[in-house]
Amino acid sequence: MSTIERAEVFVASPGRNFVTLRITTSDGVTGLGDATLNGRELAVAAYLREHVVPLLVGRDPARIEDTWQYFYRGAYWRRGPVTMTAIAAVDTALWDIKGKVAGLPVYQLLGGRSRDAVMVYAHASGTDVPSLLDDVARFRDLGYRAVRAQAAVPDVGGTYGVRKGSVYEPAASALPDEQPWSTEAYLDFAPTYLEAVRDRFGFDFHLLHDVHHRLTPIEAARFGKRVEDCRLFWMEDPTPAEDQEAFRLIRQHTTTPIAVGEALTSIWDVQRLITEQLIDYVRTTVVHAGGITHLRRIFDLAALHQVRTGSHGATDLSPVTLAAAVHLDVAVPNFGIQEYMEHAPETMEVFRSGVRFADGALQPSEAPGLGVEYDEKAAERFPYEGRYLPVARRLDGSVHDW
Ligand code: CS2
Ligand code: MG
Repeated sequence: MSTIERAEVFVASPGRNFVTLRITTSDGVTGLGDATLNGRELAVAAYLREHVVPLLVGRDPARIEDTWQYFYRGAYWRRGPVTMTAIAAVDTALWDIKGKVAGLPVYQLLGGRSRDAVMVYAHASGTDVPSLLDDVARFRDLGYRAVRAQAAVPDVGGTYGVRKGSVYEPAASALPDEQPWSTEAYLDFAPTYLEAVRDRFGFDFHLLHDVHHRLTPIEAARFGKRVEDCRLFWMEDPTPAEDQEAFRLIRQHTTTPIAVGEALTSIWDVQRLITEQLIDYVRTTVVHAGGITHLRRIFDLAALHQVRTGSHGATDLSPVTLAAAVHLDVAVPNFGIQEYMEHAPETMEVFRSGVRFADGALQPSEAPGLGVEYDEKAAERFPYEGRYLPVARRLDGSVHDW
């Protein structure tokens, strides 16, 4: 019987910080898992090195479910982003190994294709409406059939989701960048630029918007109602989702579809949102929601309640997560859409991935396993540098949800 011979945790910064777990079996088969938690990378690296790796060595790599239960129940302290990201990395690496041993791409182990391609959405942004419209046009010209639109709010300074340079990176400073926020200014301005996008480009593509946890439920209800004529594919994270009940109020006031979940890490954290259809898309991801094993449980629960998938896919999730996500996306019956931001060239030097983009969609690698290899030698050229996500402050100086 093959056993887990070693598990290595790599922390490097090719383009941005990533934490990667590589498991090697006694037969020399390797598997990769993403363990990146933006702004808290070293917490997960330590959790893996100190509390997971010593218990992994010697285990049977084929026992994916047993290993998942062992690290979930065995920790006693359950859930949370650090624990679930560490478990996710182990789980994803073991699925990679199982695919390689079987000689099959992971999606074949998940039931095979349910669709010919995985539709993705791009991230258009601008410091003002004209630059946003130019960015939407650029992504439409690249063949995207779905585009998220975000613009800076005039006179407020920092805002969420506006790219600086070629790759969007919110964790850009050694200490949290404190950014001003005005809900009033946002509620007045955001609907106008979403309307401007529809006025310019019409309705033959999907338009998405990320509110990014910024509103109260009644403000989110007002926003959703105001933008109904924009026919959004979804408004994302309209209000912080710790209080799942809060979404009932939003639901009562607007038909704008709702997407939630990128910051949630277990089925329990989205259970009511799904079973009571308080959302339309669940955004939980491979890297933060316990890996492929747990994410497909969430997706199966969602399928029972006509909730579709819309997994998080920002560049602070590594190409390992994207590859695993596309394997799931191509197989599950209730796929909705996949977030996709092209990683920086340095990132793709270290992570060699078989995922391919064409005609507004992604295709999984057909190689056995996930179809990603990690070049640790190349990674050594990009040492880790601590970076934090911003903190938002209202104009009165109090902390808001970033
Ligand atoms: C965003 C993310 O992609 C999204 O929808 O919410 O960019 C998010 O801000 C980052 O992943 C946080 O690290
Ligand atoms: Mg988001």
